[in-house]
Amino acid sequence: MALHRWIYPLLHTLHFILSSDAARTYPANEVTLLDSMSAPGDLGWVAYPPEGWEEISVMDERNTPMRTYQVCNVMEAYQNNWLRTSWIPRDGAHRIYIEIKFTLRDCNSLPGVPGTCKETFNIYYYESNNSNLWYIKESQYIKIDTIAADESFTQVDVGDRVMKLNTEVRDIGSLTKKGFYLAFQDVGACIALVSVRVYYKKCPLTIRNLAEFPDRVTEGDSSLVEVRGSCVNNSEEYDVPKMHCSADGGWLVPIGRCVCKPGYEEKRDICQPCRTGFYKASSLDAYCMKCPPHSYSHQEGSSQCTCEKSYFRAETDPRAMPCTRPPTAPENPMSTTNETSITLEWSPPRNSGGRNDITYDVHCKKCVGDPRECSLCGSGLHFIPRQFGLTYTKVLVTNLLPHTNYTFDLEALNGVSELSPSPNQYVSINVTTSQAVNVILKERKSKDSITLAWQGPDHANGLIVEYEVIYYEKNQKDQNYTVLKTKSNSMTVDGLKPGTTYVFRVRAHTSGGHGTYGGEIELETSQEDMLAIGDPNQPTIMAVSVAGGIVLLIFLVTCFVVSGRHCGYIKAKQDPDEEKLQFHHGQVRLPGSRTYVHPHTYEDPNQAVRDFAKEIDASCIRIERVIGAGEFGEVCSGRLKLPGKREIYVAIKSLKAGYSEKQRRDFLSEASIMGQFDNPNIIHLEGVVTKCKPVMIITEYMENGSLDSFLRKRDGQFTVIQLVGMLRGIASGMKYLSDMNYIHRDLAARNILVNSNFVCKVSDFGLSRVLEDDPEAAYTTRGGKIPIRWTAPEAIAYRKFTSASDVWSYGIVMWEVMSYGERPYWEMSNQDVIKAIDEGYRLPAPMDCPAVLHQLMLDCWQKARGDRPKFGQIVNILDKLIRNPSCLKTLASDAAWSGNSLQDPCTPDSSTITTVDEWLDGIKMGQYKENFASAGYATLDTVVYINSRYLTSAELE
Ligand code: ACK
Repeated sequence: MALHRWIYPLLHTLHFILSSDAARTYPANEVTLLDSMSAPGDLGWVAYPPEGWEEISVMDERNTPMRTYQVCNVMEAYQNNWLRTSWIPRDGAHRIYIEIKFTLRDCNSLPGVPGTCKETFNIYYYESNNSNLWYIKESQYIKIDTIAADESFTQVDVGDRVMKLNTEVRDIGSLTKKGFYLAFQDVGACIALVSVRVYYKKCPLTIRNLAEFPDRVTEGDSSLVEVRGSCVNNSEEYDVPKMHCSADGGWLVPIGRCVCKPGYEEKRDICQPCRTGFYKASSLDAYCMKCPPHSYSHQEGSSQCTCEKSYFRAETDPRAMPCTRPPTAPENPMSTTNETSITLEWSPPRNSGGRNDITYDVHCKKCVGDPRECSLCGSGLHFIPRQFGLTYTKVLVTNLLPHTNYTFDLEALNGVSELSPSPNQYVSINVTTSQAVNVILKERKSKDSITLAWQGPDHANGLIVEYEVIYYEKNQKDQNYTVLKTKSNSMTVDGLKPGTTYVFRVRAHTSGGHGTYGGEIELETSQEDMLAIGDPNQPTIMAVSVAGGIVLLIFLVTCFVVSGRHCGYIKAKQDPDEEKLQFHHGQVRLPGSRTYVHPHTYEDPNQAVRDFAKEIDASCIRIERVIGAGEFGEVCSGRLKLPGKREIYVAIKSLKAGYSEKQRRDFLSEASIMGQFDNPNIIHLEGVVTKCKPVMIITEYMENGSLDSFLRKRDGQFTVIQLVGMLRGIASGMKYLSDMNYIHRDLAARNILVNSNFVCKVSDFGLSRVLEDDPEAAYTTRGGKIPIRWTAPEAIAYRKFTSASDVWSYGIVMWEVMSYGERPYWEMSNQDVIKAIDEGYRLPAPMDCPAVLHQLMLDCWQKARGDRPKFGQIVNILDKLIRNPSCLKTLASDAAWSGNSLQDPCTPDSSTITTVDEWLDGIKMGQYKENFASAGYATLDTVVYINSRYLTSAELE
């Protein structure tokens, strides 16, 4: 046929294009059912009428035949030429795609062709289960589309012209029969059908998140199909793995995942076993890890490492933790005997076994006879805080028998002690309880002195260091008592009032501790005319306080200059042969300081409120929410907007309805007390509402609420310096109060409020609060209600509330702060606390507490209140610690035991004080400059050598 002239050269060109066409490799998500280009042998397609479509094979460069079909009957009208493919199996696919590559000759480019020339052809399909149909009627076909060329060719000029193929893709969906036939209908065009590819789409096998998803044929419509994956070898489901297969063969939306089993780790979509020496304990761990110290794994794929010999792992130990050993025995056991109680102390074991969960058990044996026969102590003893599972290196043992030998075995344990077959290591300490000094043998009396003599105990517990004589005026113990110390067995007590009865008791102090006080003995001085003497107390008190002050100075300077210690605070303590400490009760007025006025001194308490608290118009207050409950009613937060001032947040305490007049007075007394204070560490009173109901007290708002709950919520979150900063604020507020002669009586972390900048402010000033408001307050034997754990012993015993008892409470607040809100004395009963304190027990240092802070606590808890530091001193000490944080590095748990005093925790800094005057000013004792100068103490060096006898002599007076 003549028109083949235009076709053949074209096919050669196509041959070139197609043989270099990379399109023969298909995407992974397409499954080819038929490809005319690569079909081996005859395609078996049927053309009719015979003069229509014609097969033309050309060879590609690999000599493979390429089958193409062409038709070009453009010269005659009414063409109807069919080309039908062989049966194509559906293969379970729901949607089939047909890709046709062809060229179409532009009719205009053919010279002399009639108007019947076409430039399109049609494509049809026929579904059938029969693969061998030899004839299908035209009317049975379903039309897919009419195909037109994007680019028809015009001139047969193939020299260097690059021909472009037309490629069209059509799809048919919702097929139901096993297969189908395709048919191409030509109605008078000039076409070369170069390739026909029939395919469907699938989501191909893939691994995602360690789960394998199988091949999945796509749906006919565009819906997503959820497919469940299965975990690859050595992995397990963490969350059911699922993916979604989209209509065009893509995997979408992976959900869930598998994880490698213990002993295996993920590497490029598979789970590989851990190497020897490595392990993976949990499927949730990402990688295998090296065996921790003192453990090994000899096999691949280990989920844990085995401990070396003599090393163990406790059940709750994390697998990554090194294997550990039981600790060695505690070290440096020491005992202090106090009558029939013993304080045992020791140092932590040299080797903790690699753990930090050390506890201590104390085992007690009672030994008699020679040779000693020992038996277990039984249950009569009382261990404070407990006998077993102690976390501190100190225990108080009470209820011991007097003059009895005891052996205490101190055992250190840790979390692996019970796993070890070897017995626990322990250290023993032998202790003998002491006996009292009971008998005063002789006496001599004058009008102002009494001489006593006594015999030491028969069985003293250690060498007698000194005797302590305590005396007081009969029936006046609560007011004034005196302690004297001497090394001899007799003493003359002078400076007494004539014709007055005094009560005396004596006890021995040995190297093993204090003995029991002997019984009370009453002695009366001889009579004399009282008028002639005047008030004998005055000169004595003056002399004693001046001498005492100078004794304090000398001791201070001695410590200060000799030890160069600047951070720790120095207690006034001396070691004379005979030392006299006067406990005088009365208020000390600092010159120039304001004094707080007790609301009860007002005849009309309402006047006190008017004097000290500003009346606020209720319309200026907006109550927002309830934040707690007080004794008298709710505590709310809200806003206060005073005319001409900025709006501020406030706390609002209101007096509940139905109150009595007394309740109203007591409620408002807090405002008349608070209103007298103006200090950054005291809660600030904004004012009161008394002219309408409810009656309200408005204070500044403290965003972080009370200190105890604040610390409990933030356990371990602050640096030591931050904690010391809080303590400094509280001490400064308390210094202000004590300077105003205000005694708080209920200083505790629950009564400190914290604002958003962590500034701590002392609060709770009501008159009735200690009695009514504080849930910690308990009734004492004397009927008062007192927060026992926070209160100094003299305040519990005989209501002696002073700034020094506030200092005791401050020491407890320090302990609460350093232990992040732990309850003082834990679960001990109030009675046990009172007993333990009386027997000398003191709270041990909280965990990670710097030694210098615990020492300060212990000083606040001195039994003799005169030995406690003043708030001013506490502020100075804390200031120094803040300025020199290296002092805080030594923890109480590190500090080697040395009696009650610390090893110097700080590196001494070079003092700027060089003269006696500077030094006296520095310690606020400037009024003694002249005394020192006139006594010839011109340089600090000479002051160091002043001995106590000089101080009590007239030389410095
Ligand atoms: O521990 P809190 O949140 O702090 O709960 C108590 C509650 O009211 C009852 O006393 C809180 N509270 C008392 N005064 C104030 C104040 N000025 N600012 C913020 N909260 C306060 C206290």
